[in-house]
Amino acid sequence: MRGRREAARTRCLRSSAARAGPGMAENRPPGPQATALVYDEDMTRVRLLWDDPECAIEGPERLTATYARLCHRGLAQRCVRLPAREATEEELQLVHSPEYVAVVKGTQTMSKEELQALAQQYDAVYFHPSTFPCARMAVGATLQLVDAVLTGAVGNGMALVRPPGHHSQRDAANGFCVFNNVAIAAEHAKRRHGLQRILIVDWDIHHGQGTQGVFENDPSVLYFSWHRYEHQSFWPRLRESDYDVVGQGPGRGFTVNVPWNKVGMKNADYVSVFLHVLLPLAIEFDPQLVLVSAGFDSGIGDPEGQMQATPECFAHLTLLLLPLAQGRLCAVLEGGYHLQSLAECVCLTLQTLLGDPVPALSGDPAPCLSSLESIQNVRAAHAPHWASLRHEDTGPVLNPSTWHGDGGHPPLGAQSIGTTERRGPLLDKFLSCPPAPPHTGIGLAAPDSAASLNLPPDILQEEGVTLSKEEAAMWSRLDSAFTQDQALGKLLALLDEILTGQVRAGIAMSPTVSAAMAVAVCRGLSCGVQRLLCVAIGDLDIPEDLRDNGRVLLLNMGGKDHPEASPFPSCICLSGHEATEPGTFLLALTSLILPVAYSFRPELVLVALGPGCGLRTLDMELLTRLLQGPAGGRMLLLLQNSELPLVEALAWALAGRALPCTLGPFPPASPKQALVVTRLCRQRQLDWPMLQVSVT
Ligand code: X5A
Ligand code: ZN
Repeated sequence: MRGRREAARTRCLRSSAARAGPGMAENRPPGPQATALVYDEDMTRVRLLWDDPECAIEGPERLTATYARLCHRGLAQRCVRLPAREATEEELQLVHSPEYVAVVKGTQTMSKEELQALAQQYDAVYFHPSTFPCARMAVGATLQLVDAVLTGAVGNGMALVRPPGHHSQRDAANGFCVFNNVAIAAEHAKRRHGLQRILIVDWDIHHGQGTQGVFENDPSVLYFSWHRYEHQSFWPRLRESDYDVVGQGPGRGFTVNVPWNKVGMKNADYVSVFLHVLLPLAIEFDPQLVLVSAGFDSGIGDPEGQMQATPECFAHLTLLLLPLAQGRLCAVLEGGYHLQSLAECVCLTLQTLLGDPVPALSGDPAPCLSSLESIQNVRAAHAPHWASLRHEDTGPVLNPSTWHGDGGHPPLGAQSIGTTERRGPLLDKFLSCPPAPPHTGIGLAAPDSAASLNLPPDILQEEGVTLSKEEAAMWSRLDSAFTQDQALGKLLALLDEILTGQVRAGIAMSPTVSAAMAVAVCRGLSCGVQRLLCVAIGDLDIPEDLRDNGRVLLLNMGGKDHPEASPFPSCICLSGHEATEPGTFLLALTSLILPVAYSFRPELVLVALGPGCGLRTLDMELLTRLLQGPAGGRMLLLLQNSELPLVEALAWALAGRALPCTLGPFPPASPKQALVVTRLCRQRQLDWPMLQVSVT
C-alpha cells in the first residue's frame, strides 16, 4: 500500500510540468482546439446620458467588470484574441431595413434632447452619440468570431459586446438592443458560409422576440429561448413568447419557447429544460453552428431575472451544447446586470469553452412544479414537429397550478437576494472567489504498447506497481491475466490518484472489463466514496453485492436482461443490443442517463465499456464528455485491452477536445424502443427527480 502511494507521488513530481493547473497552463495556438475572445474597449463608450431608471442598469461597467475578472482568472490570456471591427452597413442590412440603419446612423450628431426624443419612440432604449459605432462594433465583433469558428481558425469562442442585440427588430431598437448581433451573424453564416442549419440558444432571461421575429418562417435557424414570463406579466409581455408559439409556415417547429412562470428557478430547472427540451431537438436538428445569445440576467442575483441559477450552471449549459456542431459554438453577450454575478457566470462559460472540467452542480437536483409544467407544455407543443418527442403520450397541462398560488421553489429569505448590488449570504457564497479547481491531468493505465498512440500532451502514463501481499491476496479471485501484465496494479494506482485529486480523470485498460469494474467499485467504496455512478455498456457481469448498495448506482445499457436487479432503485437496465443503436442511445442519454446522473450527484463516475459494446466511437466520446458534468469531471473509463484504438479518441474526449464529427443524421429510436425508454423513465422518476417531464 505504502509502496504504491509513494510510487505514485514520485511519478507525480516527475511530471509536474505536464500537470500545470488552469491559468498557468497552455496558451493553445490558433486552430480548431483554440478558444477565441473578442473584446474591444470602444464598446464601453455608450452610456445613458439622462435619468431613466429602466435603462440605468445597462452601463459600461458591465463589460469592464467582466473583462477584469476574466483577466484576473487568467482566462482571457488563454484565449486567442480576435480584433473587433465595425460591421458594414451591408452587413447590418442582412437583418435591418436601410431606413432603420439610417435612423441609427443619424444619432451620431444629435443633441442629448434629440437622442432622448428618438429613444422615446422605442421601448426601453437609450441612444448616445457613440451608439452607432458601438452597435456596429458589437455586430462586427460577433461576425469576427463566427468567421474564425467557421474557417477553423479557432474551435469556439465568446464575444463581449455592448449594446446587446436579441430584442432588436428589423425596424426597431428595443430593450437596450440596437442591432441584432446574433441574428445578423446567423444570416451571415447562411449567406457567406453557405450554412443550412444554425441553432440559436437564447439563455438570456428575456425573450429574444427580435430574433424570433427574424427567423419565425425560417427552418434553417432553430431558435430556442427560455424567459421569465409569469403568464405574460413580465416584460416584454408578449403573447408570442408562450410555449405554443412554434414558428410559422415552413418555420413551424423551429421556434422553441420555454416560459418561466415563476421567479426563483434554479440549476435543476435549467438543466432539466436542456436535457428534456433543447437537447433532443438540437441533436435531431443537427446544427452546423451553435450561436448562444448569452445573457446572464438568468443568473443568481440579477435584478431583472430574479432567478437562482448559480455561476457553475452556465458551465453545465455550455458543456451540454459543446457536443453539437463539432463544438462550433459562439457565445455572444446579451444581458446580465448584477456585475459580480455576470462576471462570474462569464468566467464559467469561457472556462468550459476552454475545455476545463466543470465544477459539480450545487443545489437540490429536482425541478419545481412550475418548470415541470413548462417542460410538459413545450414538449407537447413540439411533439408533432420532432421525431424525438413523437412518442410522447402526454398533452399540455390542463390546470396549471402556477396561475395561482405556488408551483415555484420556496422563496429565499427576503434579505438573501438583493435587487441591486446588495449581497446577501447566499449570493456571497456563490460569488466569493472559488478556489482554483483541482484541475489536473489525465491518467492512463494501459499496456506499454499505448505509448505509441497520439495522446493529449498532459496525459500521465501509470507505471506498474507491485501489490502488497495483502492486496494480492484480496484480489486473488480475479482472472490471472489481470495480475500478469500489472493491469491490476496500474488500475488501483490510477483510481487512487483520481480519488486523491492528483489526476482528474483517467482510462484504465484491462484483460476483463467486468473484473476491472468490480475492483474499481469495491476500491472506491473502501476509500469512502459516498455516491459512485457506474455506467456499464454492453454485456458485463453485474456484481451481485452491488445491486442494493445505497452508495452505488448502476446503469447498464445494451447488456443481458437482469430481472433480478430491477426491483432496486440503484439498478437501472436497458437491455438488448438495440439499446446501443444511435437513435435509442441518444434518446436514453438525454432522457435517462444524464437525468439520473444529475439526480444522483456522484462523487465519481465509472464508465465501463464492454468488448464490442455496440456504441459508435462517437457516442462513446459523447458519453465521456457529458458524464463529466454530474461528477465535476471525476471519471474513470474502463476498457478492454483489445480496444487500444479507442484509447486515443476517449483520452482526447476526457481532455476536453471537441467531437470529430457531428452527431447526426441517424434513424430515430424505433417506437418500440422509445416506449421502453419512456416507460423506464416513468418508473424511476420517484427515485430520480430529474427524470420528470410532466406533472401528471
Ligand atoms: C438585453 C436585455 C433587457 C431589457 C429590459 C427592459 N434587455 N425592461 O437583457
Ligand atoms: Zn435580458
